[in-house]
Amino acid sequence: MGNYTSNKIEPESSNNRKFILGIIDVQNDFCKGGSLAITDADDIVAPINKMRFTYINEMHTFVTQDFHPPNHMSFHTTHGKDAFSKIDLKIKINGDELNVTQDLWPKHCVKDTDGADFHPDLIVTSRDIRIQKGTIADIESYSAFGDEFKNKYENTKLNKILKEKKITDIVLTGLATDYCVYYTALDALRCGYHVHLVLSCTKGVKPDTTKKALEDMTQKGVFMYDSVDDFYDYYKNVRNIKK
Ligand code: VGL
Ligand code: ZN
Repeated sequence: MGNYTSNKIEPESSNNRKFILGIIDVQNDFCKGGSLAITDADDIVAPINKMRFTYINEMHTFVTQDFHPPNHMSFHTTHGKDAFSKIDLKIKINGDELNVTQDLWPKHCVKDTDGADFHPDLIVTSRDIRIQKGTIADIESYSAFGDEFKNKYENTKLNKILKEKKITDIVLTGLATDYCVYYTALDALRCGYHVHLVLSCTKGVKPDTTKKALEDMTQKGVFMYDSVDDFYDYYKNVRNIKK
């Protein structure tokens, strides 16, 4: 993973920065035993909790849930096609007609089911900003900000909340590196945030798409850290902490 960590932020831009920790879709259906289980997803829970403990007085946290209706357009069952195939769709929404190529998934994270709940060991508190996405049957929202059309059809209000809090930097963790983390990172860059990704706190669905997503994020300026400790080495300089 080390070859993704070459981006480094300039120290002089370190003042007046306000960070938030983002925890993307650490939900039962993406973890061991879930309907769309990601290999080794459970291994990221402890390092994410470590991030929470370390920065409890430094950063707010937002937690997201993929939260689909039972007939969501990303489910293979909705179209009678195989899971992990692709489909070309013509979507009519809000008077617009959109052509999209959609990945089809096993039914997952159906709202108000156990599969949509957070991993039982993930720390989630009442102070966390909670974001649910993918709640509209006809549109996909991998990003925590909303759909891939600049959040025109589903807008989670995350950007509004972060701008009100004057957040400048988002530290991303969670699932999946090649889908929801990736699209969240791209939206975050588009919305003007610095984006940081802690690699020990994220896992991807597939090796090839994960590699591509990491390369693209690196190229677009996402700051990468191999571990929670590596992120700390960076962050202590931002805050002028000596040790
Ligand atoms: C996700 C596939 C389908 C994710 C969500 O959280 O990355 N992946 N829905
Ligand atoms: Zn989904």
